[in-house]
Amino acid sequence: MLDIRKLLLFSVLLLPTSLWAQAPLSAAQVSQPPEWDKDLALNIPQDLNPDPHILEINLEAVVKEMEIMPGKKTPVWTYNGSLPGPLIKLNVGDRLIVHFTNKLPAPTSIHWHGLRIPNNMDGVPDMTQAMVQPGGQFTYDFVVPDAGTFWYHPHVDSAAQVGYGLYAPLVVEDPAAPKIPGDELILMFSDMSLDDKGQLQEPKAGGRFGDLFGREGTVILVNGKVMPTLQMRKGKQQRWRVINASRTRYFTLRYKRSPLAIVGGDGGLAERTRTVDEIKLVPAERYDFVFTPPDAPNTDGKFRWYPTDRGYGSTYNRLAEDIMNIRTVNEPAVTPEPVPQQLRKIVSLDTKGAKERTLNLTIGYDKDENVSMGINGVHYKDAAPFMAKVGQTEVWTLRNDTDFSHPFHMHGFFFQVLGTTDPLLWKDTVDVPQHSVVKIALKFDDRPGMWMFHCHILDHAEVGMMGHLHLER
Ligand SMILES: [Cu+2]
Repeated sequence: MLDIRKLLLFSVLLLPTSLWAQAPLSAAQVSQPPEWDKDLALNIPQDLNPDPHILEINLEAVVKEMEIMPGKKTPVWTYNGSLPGPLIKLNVGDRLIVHFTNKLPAPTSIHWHGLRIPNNMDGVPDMTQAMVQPGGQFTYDFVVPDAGTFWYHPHVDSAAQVGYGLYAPLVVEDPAAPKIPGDELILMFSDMSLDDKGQLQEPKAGGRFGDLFGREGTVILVNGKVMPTLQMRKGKQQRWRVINASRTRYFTLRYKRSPLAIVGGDGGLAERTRTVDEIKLVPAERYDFVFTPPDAPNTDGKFRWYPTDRGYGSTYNRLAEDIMNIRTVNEPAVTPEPVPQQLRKIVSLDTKGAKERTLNLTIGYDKDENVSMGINGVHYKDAAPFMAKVGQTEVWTLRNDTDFSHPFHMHGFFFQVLGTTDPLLWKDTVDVPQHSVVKIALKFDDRPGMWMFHCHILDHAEVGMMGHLHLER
């Protein structure tokens, strides 16, 4: 006797095969196209330590000739000979040990941008460590406490050194975080100032105007490449972690106004997903979003940079630029996976009784008529530290009455931006547009020491728009 379950099974198997073929595959069932991210591949450092919770690497700052412009050799300043430098990838709570050697013709240091690590690992010369002289070494050794998209770069003569190519990504994952669809792609956007022979321009090119405006490079680079190609398949999501590693340039980025589902930023996941159609990325800032390839199979498109209004003359007579080829391969479209909307619980900092400070971001001239920027009218060389106590919550009013925007960065601590309707997100870098006020709340955990804060237009930082905070127990 035939039982009812067998009967049901037979009837399913007897469905016309054309019906099976028409059902689109889900994104989870297919892979990215072969070699989809080949042009954007990052250098992976060798782990010298057998402990799975310790990443121990050698890192060398070294000048290497590279072909940035076709047929021209550029002496790029690199970490381990690659541009960007090696991708450091860890899980929350892992320990990182970096045996750093300086083979540059100049002193340097490494700042671990956004990481809440002990003060003596923060990489600020004459404040948290001595500069690493040419031929010298320093070992960085710390535990990474937070998931997120971070980066590392020098904190000595940083406008020049970052502009010459010293920058690299650092990503910390939390295995317990909600699953975000899409294959990970880490993109460092930057630029470089080259002359027509491919040589690096003088770091102080443009003189006083360069100091005021900041120095934007002549070529835009995506993971060190001019116009790389990224392959995708319609509907098959990619999770992009984007980092602005340029010394001055703002990146407003979009792809045909396609939706970009932002799931996180500087300090890891946001509290919930926010969907936008363009990303504005100020120097040193990061976002983490799901990109759903929108184009029909067998289509080519261009991912573009748009000028951002960051003050006087910044958009005048400037056009959008193509910065990356988007190749949608000739494979059937797939159905995207849903992006979770609730991502993480973030509690708003309690600002009742918080200590309040106002930081005026200021531009002036010194007695020799050189541009002199500062905080509250004081150039960093003359600045006394702000005094602060471990455990204290503070509210900072960042006031910008100048004609230029300033991306404000706090070392070592995350903050929350007040008065925004965006989902809560821990940040360490925030734009303070020209003629505006931004308020942030910070809470100082138990990591006493000297902590810098500054404009991350590195040309502005170099002419004085920096300060420091002396955090005591
Ligand atoms: Cu600035």
